[in-house]
Amino acid sequence: MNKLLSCGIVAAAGLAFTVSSACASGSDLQAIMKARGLTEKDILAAAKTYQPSGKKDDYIVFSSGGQSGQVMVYGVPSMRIYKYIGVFTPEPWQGYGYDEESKAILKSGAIRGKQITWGDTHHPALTEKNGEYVGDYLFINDKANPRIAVINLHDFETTQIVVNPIMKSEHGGSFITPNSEYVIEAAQYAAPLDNGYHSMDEYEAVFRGAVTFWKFDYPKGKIDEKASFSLELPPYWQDLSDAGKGESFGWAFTNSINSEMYTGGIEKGLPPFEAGASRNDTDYLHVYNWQILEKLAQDKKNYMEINGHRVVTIDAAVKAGALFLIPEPKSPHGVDVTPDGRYIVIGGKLDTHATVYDFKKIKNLIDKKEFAGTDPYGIPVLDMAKSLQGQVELGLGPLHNSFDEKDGIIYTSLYVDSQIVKWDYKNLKVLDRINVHYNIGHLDTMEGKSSKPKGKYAIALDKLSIDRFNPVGPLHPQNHQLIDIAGAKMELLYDMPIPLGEPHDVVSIAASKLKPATTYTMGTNSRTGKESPFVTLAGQERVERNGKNVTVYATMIRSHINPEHIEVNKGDNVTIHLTNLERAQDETHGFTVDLYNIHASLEPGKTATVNFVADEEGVFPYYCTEFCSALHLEMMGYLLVKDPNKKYESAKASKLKTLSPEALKAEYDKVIATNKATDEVIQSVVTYLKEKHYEKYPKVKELVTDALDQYGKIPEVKAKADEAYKKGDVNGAILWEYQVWQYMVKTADVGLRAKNNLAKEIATPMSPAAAKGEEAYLKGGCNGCHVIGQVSSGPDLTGVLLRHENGEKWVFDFIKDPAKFYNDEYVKSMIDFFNLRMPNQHMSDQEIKDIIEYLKWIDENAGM
Ligand code: RUQ
Ligand code: CUA
Repeated sequence: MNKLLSCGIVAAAGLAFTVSSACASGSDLQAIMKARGLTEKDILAAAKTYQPSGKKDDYIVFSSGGQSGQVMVYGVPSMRIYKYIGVFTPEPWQGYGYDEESKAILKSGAIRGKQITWGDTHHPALTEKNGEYVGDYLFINDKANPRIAVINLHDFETTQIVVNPIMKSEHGGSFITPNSEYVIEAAQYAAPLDNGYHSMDEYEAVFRGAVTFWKFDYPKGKIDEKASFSLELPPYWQDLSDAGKGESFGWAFTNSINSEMYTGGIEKGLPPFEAGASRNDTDYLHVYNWQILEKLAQDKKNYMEINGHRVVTIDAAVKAGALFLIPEPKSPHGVDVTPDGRYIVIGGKLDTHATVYDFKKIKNLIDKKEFAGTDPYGIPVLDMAKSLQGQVELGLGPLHNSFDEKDGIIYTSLYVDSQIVKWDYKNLKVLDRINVHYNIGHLDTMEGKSSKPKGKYAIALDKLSIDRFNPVGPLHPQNHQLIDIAGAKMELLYDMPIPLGEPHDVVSIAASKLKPATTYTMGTNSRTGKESPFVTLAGQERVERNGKNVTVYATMIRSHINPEHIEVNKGDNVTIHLTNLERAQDETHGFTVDLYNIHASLEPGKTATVNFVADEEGVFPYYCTEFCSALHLEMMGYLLVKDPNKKYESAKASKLKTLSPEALKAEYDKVIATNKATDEVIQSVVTYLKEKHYEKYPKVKELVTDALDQYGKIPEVKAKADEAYKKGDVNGAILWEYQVWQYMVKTADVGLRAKNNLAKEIATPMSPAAAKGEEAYLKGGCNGCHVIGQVSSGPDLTGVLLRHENGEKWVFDFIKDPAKFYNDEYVKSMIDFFNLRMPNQHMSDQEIKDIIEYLKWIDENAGM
């Protein structure tokens, strides 16, 4: 594969695209290209996005899941999807909405007592320090039901949902101030801020827009609802927002799309909203200072209290010099502050221009109190022309912006023209454009909205994919396109169909900034991040009964659930607290009970709870839902629900043939012997690990701790086996001995993994020649017959160089032409033994030399 690719790249890099003789597999590449109809450009694009197995992505992208109410996580440049995070919508795999801990999160998103199990997520945003992305928390809004969720990137789980107390719809969330002081959420469709009825005639008097400032308590990783407040705004249908930074720090900007305050009424014969709301040539960009507003919100005379929430009035904000308006081209969409905070760029949507405001000019006008007038609500209006850096004609339907690492360079999406335009916002010049498929909404460059954009790639979030993919019915997937923006010309690299909702926006971050945990501290409630009061350790498993309430404290570890029988009465309220006792990465168990609509995902160390009313009589298997080990299918138990008012006739235990005492004794001896042999393997591994000082290698140490954990359980079980045997219960003794074996197998399994890891840690590094030799060895298919360190279909090659006089030459000649040796005494005996002949693999001299280097490296590390 490497060879294929390097040939392709050499060729595509401008050297003649013909097959050179040194690149023999080049002809394969050409054949594949021809057969699949691929161009040289396609091959280059593939080389830029393809990730070989095990290679990780440079950037992680968090995408809103649109109407799925979730967040998607994928990698760049591979565009591989890693996860869907349940946010506003239940997500069964993660147990989100099916275990009690996560139900509590979803419940906190109830509005006026109504539980809402869907959301329309739009804008994800990351925590910032000095305007740069941190990578510890993610926020996302729900446009349909004004809410903001907090996702903890320690484990990629939703840990909080807050409900906006005054808005009835929103769009402009979530936008973060440069040090994560506030999460900004702007309303969309104006409505009364209280929850009462008001007629449409009261639109101008009672309907209002607003911006909410959610205070983020960084140390707690939570939004502090009590410390949050809002700003009352005119009913202009506020749209998107952005927070100022650098020289505009402390300010924020929100645009609007219906400063006409048109109220519609198509059914009454009036022109529809779309006509009335786009009548004026301009709408209003709102400019406000959250640092002043935050002070105003401390004093009762500046705010109204609505639904227990402080709303700073328009009047107070105006009086304090904290709120201004500037005309902007009609029905704009995105508003984005440049990385240095100096300029504010607005996508025109119904205007072919992007408009660049200069914050310095705005601030000057504000300081000099030079206003062009006021709006009907008394808010000072600045002169548009005097606030501008300028405008640039980009094309039809400019929507959103994202920035490049190069100063002054910006990328803007054109919805109607289906293009991305690269331009210079300082010199107001268009530089490049590329077609996308089709109708692009947002776009994102890597860390493109932070104060330090990384450039490199752009992602086009296309709304319609029409002909891009295999048809899957009238509801088409949408299309995220990866674009290379590193050069002067943008190049399209990859199309990714999005299988889940309309993802409105994404935010990207360098993968190196994310430091998620691999396991939980034992007993963690993942939704609070704290130790669960219900953590249950080995030996603490129990069932407690209190009237109709039955509480089960259960544990899960490869490969059993304890308890395995749960007996309750019909009508009992059953709560099962589950703790996954595993410490090894990836040893996730799941839990469900047939019929009761519950599910929990238990990653190592997690404690989760399921609850249900056992309202159906019967026998219900429960089981582990993750294929966690070879005995995963055996990881189960029975819930028995009995009607206390019924009399049950016990079916007579059927007579099955039982084993003779001799047969039992023979089985007992056999299992004892197996256990002894298994233990010897374990002891040899343990000796090896100790001799090589495993404790110096944290990853290995983790595995050894886990292995010893399993091993430590044996004495107790062994004692039970011995006791049973002493009592003459041979059958019981056999079963307990099998359990001893289970623990041994688990110990050996993890122990061997630890041994392999350790061997890799302490092996001497391979020379480049040896590495090439290994590659040739693998490609030549040598491993088909030879397994290093083991006799398989061919002899073990460890020490092969030492087995013959002048070993290197012997091996060289043998690989070069094995047939010459078929009559050699030694080789003949080998052929007889393995019933196979070493074939001629037609290796080049260089390849054979490299293989010999590889064999030398094997010998050096033979002790491992
Ligand atoms: S939006 S397609 Cu909801 Cu950000 Cu512009
Ligand atoms: Cu635990 Cu399957």
